[in-house]
Amino acid sequence: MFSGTKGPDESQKHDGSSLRVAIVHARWNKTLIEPLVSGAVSRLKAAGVHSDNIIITSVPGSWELPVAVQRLYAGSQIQGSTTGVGGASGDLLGSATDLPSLVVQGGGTGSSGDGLLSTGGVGSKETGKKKEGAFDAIIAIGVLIKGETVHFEHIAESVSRGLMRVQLDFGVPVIFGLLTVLNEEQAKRRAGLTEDGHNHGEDWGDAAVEMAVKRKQWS
Ligand code: DLZ
Repeated sequence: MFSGTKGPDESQKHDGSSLRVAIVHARWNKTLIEPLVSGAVSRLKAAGVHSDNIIITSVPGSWELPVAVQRLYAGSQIQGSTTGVGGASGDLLGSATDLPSLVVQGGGTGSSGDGLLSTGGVGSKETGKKKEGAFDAIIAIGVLIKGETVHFEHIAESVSRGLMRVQLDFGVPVIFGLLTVLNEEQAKRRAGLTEDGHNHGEDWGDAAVEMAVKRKQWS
């Protein structure tokens, strides 16, 4: 895993086996989103988060991330179940053929065709069982590339503020998985797709576990 002057150090290990985590990702820049989501999931599972307790869904673009996070969390508080959270067909993780390399979760009880994968957790140390209730953390993932977005700064700032607002309003960790980059090359590096790159999705998975565990301690 990454260890350098940038990025978190590896000194903290946390047990994620009691956690329930949602990931919501934009579908823009899918080839970059895929490894980022996969990286986050792999770290969640490595920390012991059970596959059934990792719920993944998508929105069209990064602009939609804040409201999705808000509704996902509020809904999870009210419903105490995953009903309605599962992805629809067309979600990034909707089919194994879309993402053959992903080791992802089951869990959603959405409509047929949500296609969420349940792989049994290669290399994971799953000990938990499927949980209900509010999410312990939510990871919001999107890629904004300046060259493709005239209002790049505006969108980036609005989404950032929106995610922070949900985080503070609800007191739930919302992990900032929004890459704001100048070009595709930068994005590839941050998605771990270049030799000198590092998959930031892994950091987001680690951050989600750490913050969720500490939030419980702080309550
Ligand atoms: C419209 C748009 C553009 C130009 N670029 C991006 C991008 O680089 N990354 C991203 O996640 N979304 C982009 N979008 C879509 C907006 O986020 C949003 O989905 C639409 O404007 C609809 O509200």
